Amino acid sequence: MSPTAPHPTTDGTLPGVPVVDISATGPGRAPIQQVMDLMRTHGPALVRRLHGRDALFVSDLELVSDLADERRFAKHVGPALENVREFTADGLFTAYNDEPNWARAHDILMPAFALGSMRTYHPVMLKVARRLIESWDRAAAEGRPVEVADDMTRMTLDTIGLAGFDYDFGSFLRDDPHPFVDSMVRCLEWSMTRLARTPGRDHSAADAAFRTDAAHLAQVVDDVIAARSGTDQSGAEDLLGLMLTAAHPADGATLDPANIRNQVITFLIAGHETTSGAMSFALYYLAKHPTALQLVQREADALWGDTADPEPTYEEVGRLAYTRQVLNEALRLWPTAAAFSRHALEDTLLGGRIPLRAGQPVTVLTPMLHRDPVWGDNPGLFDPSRFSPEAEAARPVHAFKPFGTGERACIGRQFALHEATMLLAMLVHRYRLHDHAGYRLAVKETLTLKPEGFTLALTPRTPAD
Ligand code: MNH
Repeated sequence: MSPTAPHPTTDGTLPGVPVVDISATGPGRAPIQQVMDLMRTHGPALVRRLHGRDALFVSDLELVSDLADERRFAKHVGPALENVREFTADGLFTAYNDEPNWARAHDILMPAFALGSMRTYHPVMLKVARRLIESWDRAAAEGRPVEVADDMTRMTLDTIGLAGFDYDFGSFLRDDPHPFVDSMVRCLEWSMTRLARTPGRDHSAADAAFRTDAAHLAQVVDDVIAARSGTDQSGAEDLLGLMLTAAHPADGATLDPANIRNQVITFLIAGHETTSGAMSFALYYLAKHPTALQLVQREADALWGDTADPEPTYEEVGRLAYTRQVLNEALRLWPTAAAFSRHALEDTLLGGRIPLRAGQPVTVLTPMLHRDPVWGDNPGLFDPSRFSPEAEAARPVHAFKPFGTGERACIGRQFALHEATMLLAMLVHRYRLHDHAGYRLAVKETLTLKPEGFTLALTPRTPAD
């Protein structure tokens, strides 16, 4: 051991890091917001102890910057992702770093997510955006408020289904969410609540229900794949086409059928749940901040004027700079995938002061990183000017991490941003948003975050608006 090697204290706690035992209450239905509260009391590095199991959480910019060092740290598949692995196995999101299928699928699928590929998905994104608008037009005409998060989920699920797999969930033709969504949400909830279980109780009913839901997900995915196989579109250049046909650039290996199923489930989940939440939070903040709303409207109006049914082009979406600032600011306050975990590759001192053993996990609590003092005196305040080019250039790179970090960061980032930016601009161009119920933000956690029960009333904009 070198003189600087770590010396964990004898009871396993870390010097200078408070231990907070939550066994009395458990993590409840909002574990992320619970840790946020704990950090407000105990500071930006703490050990949360639950029934004798310890988890180290950090949100301090200096520590997170250290964790982003890919030479010393890597993604950790922690207990939450281990639970998700029960239904996504070695799909990209939940694969272990050294599982051969991770690098294989990553290399094969990366080109499909490069910025330029968004040009391919643009027409489908627009088509689905129009489904949403049709549905919101009807609601506006009938004076009926819309359920924002439900409709955003319809929109993102149809988009990833069509863009990724040429499969139409037809979510706007249903009153209730597609059964795939119900099963998926319950699987995610099971993954989350399983973490909070009191040892020794009987959970067999919950586990049996989970098995049924996981089987349903697999069934839907097998339908998606079957709809493609045996047709002459197996070489189509969408995600499924790549998965079914593409060979690895270096060794020519292809993805095996079991892995393809895991990837399709992974993309259907990862590709819609978080984007839907991000757009919902953005609409929430716009409904509450008339000045920002006006600026987004001005940006859309500058492109589309009084055109009733604009046909946004791929290039125009790239010009919606302020709209994107609004999305970034919503993702800062409520990053919808709110935590990611890393582990040390070797024994080390995190931030030069917290001793970690090789393999020991650390979880970054992103909403609190996004409220670090580097964000100024009022980090809780919604202010899209924080993402002006000048402000961004002046800020340390690791202060904003809604998409994770390093080589295991989000592969779908450009996809999400293109889809969400275009839709937000189209919506504010077309409607006045009315916070008719005086909505008070309640954040629902199902591993991902969403504003719960958020409804908006809509009226068409007239040129004078
Ligand atoms: Mn996405 C990984 C957040 C949209 C597909 N995503 C991650 C991670 C975060 C994340 C954080 C890293 C998790 C970790 O380190 O354990 N993702 C988001 C957010 C949005 C999002 C906040 C929308 C907003 N993600 C999307 C979309 C897709 C997608 C859209 C697909 C079309 N994400 C993935 C995949 C991974 C991932 C796949 C895993 C990548 C890998 O490990 O190789």
